Amino acid sequence: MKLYDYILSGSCYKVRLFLNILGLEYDKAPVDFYPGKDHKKPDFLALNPLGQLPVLVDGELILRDAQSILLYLASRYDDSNTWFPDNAAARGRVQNGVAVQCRGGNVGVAARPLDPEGIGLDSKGELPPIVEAEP
Ligand SMILES: N[C@@H](CCC(=O)N[C@@H](CS)C(=O)NCC(=O)O)C(=O)O
Repeated sequence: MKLYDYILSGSCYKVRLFLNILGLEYDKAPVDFYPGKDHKKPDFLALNPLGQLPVLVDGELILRDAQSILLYLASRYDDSNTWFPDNAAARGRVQNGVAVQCRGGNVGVAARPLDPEGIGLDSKGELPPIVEAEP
């Protein structure tokens, strides 16, 4: 599985975080979003004509939207059936939550500075400590 990724993207962060929560191995394909704008160049546009990150490639499947990727990963790889339960009402609620957070309070954007790699919560359910940037 390969994630076309930009470290400062909240949308990519959400996907990195969930891949790690599910314990999935994946390859990162870093895209020079800024200053290179590689996401608007022909090679990347062939993968995603919208010129947007993230993109997940899993075998023959190419997915081009963070929310779609999250629901795919849950459907395909969450054997515990916890994240996207096989139940219409539960799925409706999950999809609603994913859609709302995408449009409004973007969890990815809020959490990324605290957890840039998408490692997630520690064993106490807490985010890793904030590492102060060098002046
Ligand atoms: N609907 C997409 C939007 C992703 C998105 O806006 N990605 C930004 C990076 S965080 C991007 O690629 N922006 C470039 C553009 O929209 O032209 C998703 O949620 O994955």
